[in-house]
Amino acid sequence: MAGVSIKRIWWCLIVALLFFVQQTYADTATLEVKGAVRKSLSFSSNDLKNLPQLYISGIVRVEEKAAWNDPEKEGGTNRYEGVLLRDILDKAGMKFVRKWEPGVLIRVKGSENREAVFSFGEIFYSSTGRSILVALKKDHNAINMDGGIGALVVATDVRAGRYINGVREILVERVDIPMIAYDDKKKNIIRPPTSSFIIIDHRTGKTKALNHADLAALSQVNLRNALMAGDCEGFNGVYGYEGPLLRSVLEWFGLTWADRDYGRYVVVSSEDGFCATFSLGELFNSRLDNNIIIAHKKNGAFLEPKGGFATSVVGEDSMGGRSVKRIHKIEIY
Ligand SMILES: Nc1nc2c(c(=O)[nH]1)N[C@H]1C(S)=C(S)[C@@H](COP(=O)(O)O)O[C@H]1N2
Ligand SMILES: [Mo]
Repeated sequence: MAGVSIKRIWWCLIVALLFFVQQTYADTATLEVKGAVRKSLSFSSNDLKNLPQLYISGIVRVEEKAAWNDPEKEGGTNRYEGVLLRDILDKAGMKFVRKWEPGVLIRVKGSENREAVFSFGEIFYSSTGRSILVALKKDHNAINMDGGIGALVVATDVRAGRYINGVREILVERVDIPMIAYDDKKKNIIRPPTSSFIIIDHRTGKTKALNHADLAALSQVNLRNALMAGDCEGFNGVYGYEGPLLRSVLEWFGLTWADRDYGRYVVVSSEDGFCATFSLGELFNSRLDNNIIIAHKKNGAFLEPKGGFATSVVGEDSMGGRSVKRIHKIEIY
């Protein structure tokens, strides 16, 4: 009788010790938020537990595949609970505001050197932002990842290419394009409409110009209710826009689904420096992929002169922040 009790006590001690070691180890991991933020922050998993928790159920993990005709590999349907990436970013605060903010991008880094890029717009304007979790629990059990915190899950993505285990760092950047639009306004400079734009892939060095005929020849998408509003110009209106998907424009250029790299992003810019980022993840791996267009028509009529011949429009966005008028360049970084 006494022997069994001592054995039990030993077991309890060992289990308690293991639990303690695991807890202390888990708590040493931090998630750093840095770059173009007002305040760099470091979160432990306990810090994250004190932020508002959200759950998303029925997340189906579908693995990336090499070719379209490869069979789909499904890794289960789960409930994830944790903190919105957006809420973590809000704690640090964005350094860039107003006309500068659509040019921002967010890199999320985790274990095994994994990294995924998100555009400012997909996190803060589109409903994708309400679906990106730094998950702390999977099916009600804590997710413990060596050296990092939880797992990044993107409920609106098609496949798990942007899921990241053991999140370690959130790095905020802005593209290096000077903003001239406010100066233009002050000096009453009105830029002429464009009649073509250039597409540049900075990795391969390839460039190709696209004109109105090229744009009109691509498969057209009709957005019936795009909201154009912004905190710098105020409410503008709800309009119908027509044009090809930005994805179709990239495919015409030669960048296809097979080239998708979720560490890359696209920048659409105007000569006045106004620009917006789009992640390759949102363009090639999102269920909300059918509403990011390069419009050449607004309410049935051509855009010129103010819109140039082409303006980016995102039907999913809650405001017109990514509506770049008089597109001059589309760059792939
Ligand atoms: N090229 C270019 N496009 C732009 C901007 C700009 O300054 N330059 N401003 C954006 C912002 S912040 C808003 S609110 C709307 C303003 O549209 P409006 O100039 O027709 O009022 O255009 C967007 N597209
Ligand atoms: Mo705006």
